[in-house]
Amino acid sequence: MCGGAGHSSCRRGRVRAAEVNGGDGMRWLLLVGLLAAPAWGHEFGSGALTVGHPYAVATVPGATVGAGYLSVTNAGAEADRLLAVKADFPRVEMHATEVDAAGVARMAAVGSVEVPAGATVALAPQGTHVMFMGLTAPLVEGGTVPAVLVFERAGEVAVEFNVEARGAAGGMEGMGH
Ligand SMILES: [Cu+2]
Repeated sequence: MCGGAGHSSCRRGRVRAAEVNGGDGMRWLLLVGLLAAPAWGHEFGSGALTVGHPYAVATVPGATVGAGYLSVTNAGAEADRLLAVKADFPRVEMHATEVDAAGVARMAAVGSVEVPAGATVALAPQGTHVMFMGLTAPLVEGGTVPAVLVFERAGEVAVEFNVEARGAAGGMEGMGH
C-alpha cells in the first residue's frame, strides 16, 4: 500500500495518523522506529530451513540483469533443494559462476541448488547466485525485491531481497550476459 510512486503519500499518511493518535505519539514513534530499523541480518524461515539475509545488488541505469544472494540453513535431518526463485521479472534463474582455465568467469544456469541436512549453503558473489533478468528499471539501493523461494521439501518461502550498494566485489558486467 506504500509502494513505488506512492511513497510521499505514504509519508503524509503517517503524519495524519500521528495527529489522530494525539497523546499516543510515543507509541507511534516507536512503531515508526521499528519499521525504519535497518534490516541487516534479516531472516525468513519455513520448517527446518532458515533463509539468511537475501540481498540484491543495486544496478546501473540500463542494466537488464541483477544478481541476488542469500544463505539457506537446513536444520533438518533430510536434504532439501532450492528448485526455483519467483519474482516479478520476465525471468529469474539460478546461475553458477565457473572460471575456466584462462581465468574467464562465465555463468551457467543451474536447475537447482542442494541444501544438505545440517548445512548452510551460501549463494554469494563469485559463486552461485540468483539472476533477475529482463529488468525494465534499475534495482535501487534501499529498495526491496519481493520473491518466493521454491524448495522441494519446505515448499514456498516468501522473502524480500534488500537492495544494497554495489560492493567491492563488483557487478555482473563482462560475465557473459
Ligand atoms: Cu548470473
